[in-house]
Amino acid sequence: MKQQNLTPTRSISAETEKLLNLQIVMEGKSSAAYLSMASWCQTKGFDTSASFLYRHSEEERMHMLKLIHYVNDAGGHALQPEITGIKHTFNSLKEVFEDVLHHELEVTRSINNLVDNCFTNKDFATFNFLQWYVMEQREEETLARRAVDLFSLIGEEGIGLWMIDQEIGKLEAYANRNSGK
Ligand code: OFO
Repeated sequence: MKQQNLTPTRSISAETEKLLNLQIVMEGKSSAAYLSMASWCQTKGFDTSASFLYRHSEEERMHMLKLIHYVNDAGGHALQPEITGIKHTFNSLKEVFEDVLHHELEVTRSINNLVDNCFTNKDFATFNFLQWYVMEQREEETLARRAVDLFSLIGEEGIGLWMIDQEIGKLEAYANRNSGK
């Protein structure tokens, strides 16, 4: 008897699969980088910033998993990313949030390239799936920019750093309220 071919056809091209796997690496790196920042903040007594970054590390892991499921459901193979080169020490709390902003801008560029590629290749399902990431990046960039702004608004002298640490927690609550999270 002729064996039935139960292998589903792929819904994404090999090129899109490769690009999505690269994005999986980026989300994994975000998660690892924020975990490292959270740990550094905790050792320095910046408890609110540490909580903020621990939560963000978890969120980035969720972004990575969402992509992994998408690739596999579409008939591709999502690869668990190798993560290396994570920075463990920082010169200041300001440097932590400048790094967050820099990192988020890089992730946005990567998402935009991916979206552009899907549109050009008429992969409208993946294009649509990625819209969630487009909006998420906008929110995260805004949040990171506001965090960096706190350093010049409040100043780091005296109890300034302590106040900045407190305000970081409020920023997140404000962003969640505005996005309806
Ligand atoms: Fe994955 O949301 Fe930013 O990096």
